[in-house]
Amino acid sequence: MKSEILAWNIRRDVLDMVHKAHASHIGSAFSIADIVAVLYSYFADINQLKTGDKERTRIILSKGHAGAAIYAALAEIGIMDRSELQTYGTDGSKLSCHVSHNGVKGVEISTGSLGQGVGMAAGIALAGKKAGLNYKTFVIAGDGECNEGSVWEMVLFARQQKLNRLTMIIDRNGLQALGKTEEILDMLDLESKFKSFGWNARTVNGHDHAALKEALQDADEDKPTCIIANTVKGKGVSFMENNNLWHYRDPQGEDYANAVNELERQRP
Ligand SMILES: Cc1ncc(C[n+]2csc(CCOP(=O)(O)OP(=O)(O)O)c2C)c(N)n1
Repeated sequence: MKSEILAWNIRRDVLDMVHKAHASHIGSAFSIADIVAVLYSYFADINQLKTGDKERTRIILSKGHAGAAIYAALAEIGIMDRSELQTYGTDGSKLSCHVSHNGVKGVEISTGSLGQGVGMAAGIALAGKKAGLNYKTFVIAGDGECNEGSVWEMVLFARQQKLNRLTMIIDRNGLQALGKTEEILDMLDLESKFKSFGWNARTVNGHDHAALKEALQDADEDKPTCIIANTVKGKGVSFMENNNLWHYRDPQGEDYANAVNELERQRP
């Protein structure tokens, strides 16, 4: 599936999932829809994901609160039955709002406590390296998540272990749960920070599929790579874009209808 179509499908599914479950984090999921779509379209072998092949690409969502985007992607590429999406966030469902691997094929690890998924991703990358496997590990983190000290411990560790098959993508939308990252704990220049920690690093538009694809291919011989993806939280629905109310608010009534209309007008 073309990544632009997958990204649209992800947003359309997420809207209905979050609406039905009265769940939060729609802005966080919309922010990464293009990144997730590019990863699953061009960097993962769907058959290997289905069979759990040991050489499968590992895609890990460290900002686990945006799990709806991952479940939607897995359903759209045929790893999960689409009807399962209807259960998202309901009592007894396997699809908990913070992404879970428990009984969910295609999800590598459960996350939600920010700052932990990146460390687990580094461990997974190291395990592959030690076993002589060639798989790549991609981990998506938030810019607010980078306020966590454990992220920087991982950054040191990954360089020390020369985890050249590890790529971290930072969803740099400038917002976190309760405000702007620059006002809460400013991460300043992430690209130069990563370079000074010995990583390969570059900044791209996180909604430009061609730019993302090119940047994600760009691995270094002996360094881990960080892609700082400039994004807009809530991307895709004008009244959610850069409006942090949509970190927690769920779309109901007129808001839901207007969001459906806006997305339908963008149908690729
Ligand atoms: C350790 C930890 N502290 C606090 C939270 C609550 N929390 C959930 S989402 C969020 C904001 C994270 O910001 P960012 O990583 O930038 O994500 P985005 O704004 O893109 O959703 C916070 C603080 C959490 N999940 N884990």
